[in-house]
Amino acid sequence: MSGLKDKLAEKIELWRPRIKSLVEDYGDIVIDKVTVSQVIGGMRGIKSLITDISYLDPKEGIRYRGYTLQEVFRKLPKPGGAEIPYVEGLVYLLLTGDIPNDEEVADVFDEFKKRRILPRYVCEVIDAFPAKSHPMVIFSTAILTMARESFFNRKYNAGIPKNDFWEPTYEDALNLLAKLPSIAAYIYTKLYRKGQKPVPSSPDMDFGGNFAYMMGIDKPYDDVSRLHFIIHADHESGNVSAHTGHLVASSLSDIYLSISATINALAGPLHGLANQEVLRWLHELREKMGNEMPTDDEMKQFVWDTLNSGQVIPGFGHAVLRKTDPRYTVQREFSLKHLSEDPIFKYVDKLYKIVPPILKEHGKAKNPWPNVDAQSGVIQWHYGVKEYEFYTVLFGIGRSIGVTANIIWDRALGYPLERPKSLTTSMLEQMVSTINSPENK
Ligand code: HAX
Repeated sequence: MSGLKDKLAEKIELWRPRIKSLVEDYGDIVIDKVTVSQVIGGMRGIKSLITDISYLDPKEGIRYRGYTLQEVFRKLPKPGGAEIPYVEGLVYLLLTGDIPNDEEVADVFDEFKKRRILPRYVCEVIDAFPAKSHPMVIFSTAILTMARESFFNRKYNAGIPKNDFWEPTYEDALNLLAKLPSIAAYIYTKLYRKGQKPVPSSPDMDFGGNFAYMMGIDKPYDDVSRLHFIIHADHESGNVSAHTGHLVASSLSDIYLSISATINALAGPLHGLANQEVLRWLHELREKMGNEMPTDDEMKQFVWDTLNSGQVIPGFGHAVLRKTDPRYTVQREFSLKHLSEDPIFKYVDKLYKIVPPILKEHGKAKNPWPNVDAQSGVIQWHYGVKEYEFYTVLFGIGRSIGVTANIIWDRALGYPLERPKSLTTSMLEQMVSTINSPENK
């Protein structure tokens, strides 16, 4: 076993009795109530999922294994000369809960290195896509195609015990994660660099550095990639992409089926696709302004026009957060350091000041502050990735790190098939009328 897998096995053994005791000793304790508006309103806020990989506080933002993003960036080991830590270190942290040392990061590095080679048929499937296919559709399909490689399926069919399910799931997860940057770079070259040969992955580079190398973009794009993958990795379990991955995996579908589903869930404009929508919307504004910087009043008008036409302002608002997303802040700080003079960044920065008061005045959004997607696209744009339909693929690489960690732990702790109960409208009406009847008052 590798150092990471050994450590994980140790942690799992320690965790199992905690879950067993919660279920056996306290299984009937009530921890939440459910209202009619929560049932109709997308189950907002109902405490009904468990994960130890990350926790999202509405005011503070995300913590990975108890660490804020600032702490993650400060504590994880970095490649020599880099500003941003190894993605490999984050994988270790999310899986084990511990900050890795250099040796432990090197172990994950080696694990990825030996699993990187992309099967030829994946490239052929990507090549076969018709022009103008959305990169998220290609990305999801490329992942799905590899389900034939699933180690978990083979072991399951051979009858391994439930307690061991996590082990082949871990192998599938690492096999898949190691290939995602290559798949993404291959899709990018095929769609947007016609006539160029895709660059094969470099065996000696880390996860983020290798992605930058395959994209053919110079420093600091390696740090941009590490930053992007790290901040998008997880956002607890209720968001649409993470929840979808968990749900699909709960039927014991393999990692490839589950992560393909995760990618499909991420591809909606209210979720991960918002990063492409932000750039599309900004370019609409820029075109309108003849590439000049709008005045405050012109920008306010554009925001109001978007709202009045019934659309949402992409990159603003959140289902859980009630303050500026720290993932936005981390990227803003990076942008202020590296691309403060970029004209699109100046637009984004102006929007940061202009949109929240308008959303407050508009009076609908519970959270008027920017989220991760308001800031991620402009950084890609600055470093030459101008095809904004591609941005959600990058989000998908990051998100897969968190979702696979969750699925490995789901299997390790024996979490069952997910199956909430639904009601009909008539049943709900019946329930409220019974509760409201005079004899119940
Ligand atoms: N612009 C305009 N209206 C907005 C808004 C925004 N940015 N954010 C919320 N609202 C509206 C909602 O559409 C809703 O209107 P209706 O009552 O007419 O349906 C109302 O305000 C209440 O919504 P909410 O409770 O504040 O927000 P939700 O939990 O329902 O939705 C969303 C959260 C993120 C989907 C929402 O804020 C939104 O659509 N934002 C713009 C799209 C976006 O940036 N998505 C990415 C979010 C981060 C993420 O998941 N990244 O992957």
